[in-house]
Amino acid sequence: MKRVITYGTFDLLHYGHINLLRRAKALGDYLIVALSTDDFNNLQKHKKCYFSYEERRLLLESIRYVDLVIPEENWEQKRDDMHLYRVDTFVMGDDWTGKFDFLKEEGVEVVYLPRTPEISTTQIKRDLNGK
Ligand code: C2G
Repeated sequence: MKRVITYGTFDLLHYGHINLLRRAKALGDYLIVALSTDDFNNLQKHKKCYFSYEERRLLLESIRYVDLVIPEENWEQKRDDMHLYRVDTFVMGDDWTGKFDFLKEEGVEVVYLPRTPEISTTQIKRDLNGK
């Protein structure tokens, strides 16, 4: 049972997120999503979310590729998470390329996948505001 993990805010869930989750799941048998909490978004990522953690968790848990959703509360938890959840592969979009290579020291494979072009939560908000 190959266990894959990815991290993110996943606000205003869109097909770019789904493309990432589908490809992440295809790398193993079990996909864990560490979902940024409201506090982590507001206080450390400085991201203002439209949906709350509980609403974003409900959406993610309804996706066929996702097996488990856990809270992402800070930047420092990843090393421990690799052991806590017996992770084999860590996956992020390639906007993060290189940022998490240190996780190889924990014995996990680190994979950066190409982002889906033209779509982002920021872009959706901008388009809806007519900007
Ligand atoms: N993503 C993508 N294509 C897009 C938009 C997003 O592949 N068009 C990917 C991102 O690269 C990321 C995941 O979808 O891997 C979730 O995106 P965000 O919610 O924006 O995640 P982010 O705020 O980058 O949080 O500790 C890591 C952070 O929590 C990552």
